[in-house]
Amino acid sequence: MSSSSSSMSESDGRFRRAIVRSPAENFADGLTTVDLGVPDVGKALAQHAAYCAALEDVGVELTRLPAEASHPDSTFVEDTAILTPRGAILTRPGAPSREGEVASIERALSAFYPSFLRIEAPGTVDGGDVCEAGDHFFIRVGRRTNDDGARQLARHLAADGYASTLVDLREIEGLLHLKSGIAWLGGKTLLVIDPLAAHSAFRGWELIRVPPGEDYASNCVLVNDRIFFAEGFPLLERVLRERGYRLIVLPMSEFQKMDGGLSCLSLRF
Ligand code: CIR
Repeated sequence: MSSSSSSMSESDGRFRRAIVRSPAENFADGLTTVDLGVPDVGKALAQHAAYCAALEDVGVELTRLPAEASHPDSTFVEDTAILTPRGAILTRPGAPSREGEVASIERALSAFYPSFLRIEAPGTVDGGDVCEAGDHFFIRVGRRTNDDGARQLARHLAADGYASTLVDLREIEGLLHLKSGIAWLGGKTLLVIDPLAAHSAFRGWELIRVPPGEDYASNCVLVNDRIFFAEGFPLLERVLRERGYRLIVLPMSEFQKMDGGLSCLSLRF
């Protein structure tokens, strides 16, 4: 597989670059499964700007793509590619309305990766279903990522020396993506919502449980020794601070209305 500009050989939560894309005017026309009201685009733009500033503050150089109104969900760039220090895999998003988002991401990534592997039909993969944890990847099979897509991805990752575990979560209601319920916090530590804690895929990992009522905050991101964390979840915030994690707390209310979390808003590499 092609190699990125990074000199690292393992996903260690350190990133030099990220791709981001502002929400478009019609951001509210995107897909959602939650009933939290219509997002305010002005507020979403301000929240996105704060997110981008936080990435830059921790030393990440941004490639900023223009808003793409033809794809109202396209601010959630994470779903379109799986990037590792060893290569790039373009996904085939599971929602038909999002398939066309990959083309402009491929153009942007071409500046950094000489070639790509791809998820081919009938496979589908959303990046939100892929949780990288060091040199191990958890790939959720269920809603947006199908069996075929998950197997293709696992093969591509194996060719680059990464192990992966397929996590079948068809039974779990209301979980859009794997990373709507889990985050890697470095080393062997995962943050998980209760329904995932007993899953055999996570045996042998140290699990931090998300307090009841705060599931949304499980979508946090380790970036350069900081944890990007959603504002408004005081119980989990305290748990993580007491364990010594250095949090950057960011307002996410408008993205939450569209089922989006902190990880979805950037492609980090
Ligand atoms: C969607 O349903 O596809 C978007 N409204 C939200 C995508 C969030 N992406 C992610 O969790 N990786």
